[in-house]
Amino acid sequence: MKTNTIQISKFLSLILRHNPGKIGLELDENGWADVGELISKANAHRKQLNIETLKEVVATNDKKRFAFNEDETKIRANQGHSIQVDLKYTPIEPPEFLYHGTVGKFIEDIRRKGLLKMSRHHVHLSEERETAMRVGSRRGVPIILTVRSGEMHRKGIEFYQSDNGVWLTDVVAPEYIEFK
Ligand code: HQG
Repeated sequence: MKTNTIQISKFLSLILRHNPGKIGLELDENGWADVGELISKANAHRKQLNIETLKEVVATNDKKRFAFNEDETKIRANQGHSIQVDLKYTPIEPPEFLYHGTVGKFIEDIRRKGLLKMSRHHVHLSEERETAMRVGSRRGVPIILTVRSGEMHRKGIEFYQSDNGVWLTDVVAPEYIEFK
């Protein structure tokens, strides 16, 4: 991604996941913002945004963080919200194992309490170890935990997958985590 589109992606993450009020925007209960309103309010706050750049960011974002509705009049973040929105995820069967990348300083807590969603809506898990490695590396030397998601699912615990492929669940109890 170009520098400008990275900056816009960061700005959109802030507005569409955490703080729409920063530019006086409101999201509907499913997390959608009106595209025209987003653009005009962003510009009123000295962020240069137009429909072309918005389309470019949606199409080229490395993690498909954002999506338009069908007629491209609304936009929302695919996951990662800290504000309350209902993305209407449908429970689906996960693979037998999923991975979570974290760092050493959290391990003792995770051993005791399991993986918690912290400030997000869900615990985020990856299908690929490599992705978990990248997620963990954001915070330091990554440690990869293996989650026995198949076993959890058979016990009735629900899993969801966001439009951009991230696996989500409410909490992963310590007994389903392999720490080696
Ligand atoms: C840790 C990025 C102490 C957890 C990434 C993590 C991902 C605990 C941190 C997405 C804990 C939360 C999500 C416990 C979990 N005690 N620490 N009991 N349970 N933790 O950022 O999974 O760029 O909310 O290990 O690429 O790191 O936003 O979650 O280190 O896909 O699109 O608490 O965020 O994507 O951190 O990352 P986060 P995450 P975006």
